[in-house]
Amino acid sequence: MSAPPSDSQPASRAVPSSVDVVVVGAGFSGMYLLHKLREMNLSAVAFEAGTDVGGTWYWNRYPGARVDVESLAYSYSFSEDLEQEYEWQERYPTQPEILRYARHVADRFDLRRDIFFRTRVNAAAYDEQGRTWRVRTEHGDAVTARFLVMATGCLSASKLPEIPGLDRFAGATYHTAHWPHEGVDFTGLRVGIIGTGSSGVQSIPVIAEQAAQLTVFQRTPAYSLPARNRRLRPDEIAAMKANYRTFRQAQKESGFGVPTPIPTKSALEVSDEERDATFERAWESGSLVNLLTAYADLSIDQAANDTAKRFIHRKIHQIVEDPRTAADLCPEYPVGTKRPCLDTGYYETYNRENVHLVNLRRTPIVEITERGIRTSDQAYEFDVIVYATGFDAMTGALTSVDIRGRGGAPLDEAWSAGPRTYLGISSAGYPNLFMITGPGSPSVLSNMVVSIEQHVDWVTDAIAYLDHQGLTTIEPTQEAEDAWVDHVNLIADATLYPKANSWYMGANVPGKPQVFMPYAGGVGEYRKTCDEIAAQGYKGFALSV
Ligand code: N01
Repeated sequence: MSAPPSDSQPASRAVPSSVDVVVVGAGFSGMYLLHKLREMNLSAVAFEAGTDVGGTWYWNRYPGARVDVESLAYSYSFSEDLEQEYEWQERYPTQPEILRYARHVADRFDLRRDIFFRTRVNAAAYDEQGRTWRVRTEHGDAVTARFLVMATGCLSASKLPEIPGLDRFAGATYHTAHWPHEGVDFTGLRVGIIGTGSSGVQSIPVIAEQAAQLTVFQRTPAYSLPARNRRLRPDEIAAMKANYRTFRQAQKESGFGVPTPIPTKSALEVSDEERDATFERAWESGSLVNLLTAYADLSIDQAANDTAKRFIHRKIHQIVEDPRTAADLCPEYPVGTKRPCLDTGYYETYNRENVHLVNLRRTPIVEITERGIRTSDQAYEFDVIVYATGFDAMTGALTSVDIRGRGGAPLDEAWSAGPRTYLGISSAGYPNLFMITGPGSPSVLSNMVVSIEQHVDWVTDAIAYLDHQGLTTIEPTQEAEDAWVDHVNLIADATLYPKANSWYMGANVPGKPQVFMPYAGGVGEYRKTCDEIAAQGYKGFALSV
């Protein structure tokens, strides 16, 4: 795998031996955490594997990478000055623009002085006597902290496919989540890409414009809607800035962290014409949530969901000229049960002469060879292979750190049958350890920035509460955790989500327990629950002096 080059930022300072809080990760979660902890006059350090802030937006530099929540909504709300002064350029900004925003926030709030870059945390062990966490880095440094916050992101542990011969290929290989900082020039090259999730769907049209030949290896097609990206108009930026407080409140109360009208009608109670017109408006709007929330029962009723499926299939067949390719691009699982995508010219790309789709359901990959990829019926030769094969989502970044709680219990063993948390924030047996957007919280089913801010606020409030009450530890009770896990499962089982083999279910990682990991009850409901629990003196948590 061609490694991204490192840039700047040597860690010349000494790691302090003891702080109030260790933060792991300097993405959007870690940055806001550092800012809040400083405001509380607590000492904190953050460790970050990359050479700069930004997390997801630092690592995922593949061509075409963009956010699929609108920029004016996918931004911090904690500082009104920041909100007012920052000028977003596009409706759906590119990765460089979002990284620029993250860097701006780091500069504006002087965050870098408490961040140790190029530093991966390897291990963290709870000392029951000292009631502290002992955190170790890859460089051998150790720091003791009263609290440990894993701000490691839901989609940060990238994954290569389990295909024989991965090391054999003689050409260049890239993973979308570890893209070289200087970019890749595909001009004149024969390129193979494996994976058609969001990263594949976004990068395929851009790579196709450069490459001599692009062959897409698809195991499962994605549902993708046109993003209809454009530059923002000054008047709409001004209108949002004038209305930001109301908008932020609406985000907090919404289902996905994106304000939308709550649907009341069933997709099955309206005429075909009315339904098609509704779906058409959603398709034209360039917004995922508009389609997913077009009718009240799309996520819970198979027959209702089938209406959306048929609509998108029709669109694919209208766009893609070759009927067999179009049919191969049509997914069969329910719409929304794997993460849908927003694209710019994705389906149209398959009308290009230089693009070829290989349906791996018909002809699976047998091996990677020195020259390319061999499927059950053909050997393909490439100069470059791109892996758009995703992540060990939600748990991978947590369990890859050797975290040991009470009695030295390893977190990965405690979660061997699937992640177990209370509120997706903490886990029984791991006192004073918090996760930002952990499994069991809305996280990946929401506008991440909204959920990140909610968790950071909740966690820092909990720390302030403990300090104010003269308490030292907080830890969920086993009963509260069990009840929360049951509740998360109950809600998921009432939806169609478990019907797809998705990374939400851990299905993309061989051997990973198949459990629906995010909380599907909605951002607003979840926030209410978290706030009530805090207001009741952290009900379900054991607090001790
Ligand atoms: O990863 P994915 P991603 N042989 O897991 C295929 C967020 N995100 O990086 O579905 C052949 O979705 C795999 O096939 P299958 C967003 O939340 C957001 O694209 O497992 N194929 C699938 O097609 C997103 O959902 C944006 O059958 C193999 C693909 O690789 C999440 O990140 C942009 C294979 C992986 O798709 C992850 O997206 C990018 C194998 N052995 C990412 N193994 C935005 O727009 C895997 N695949 C905001």
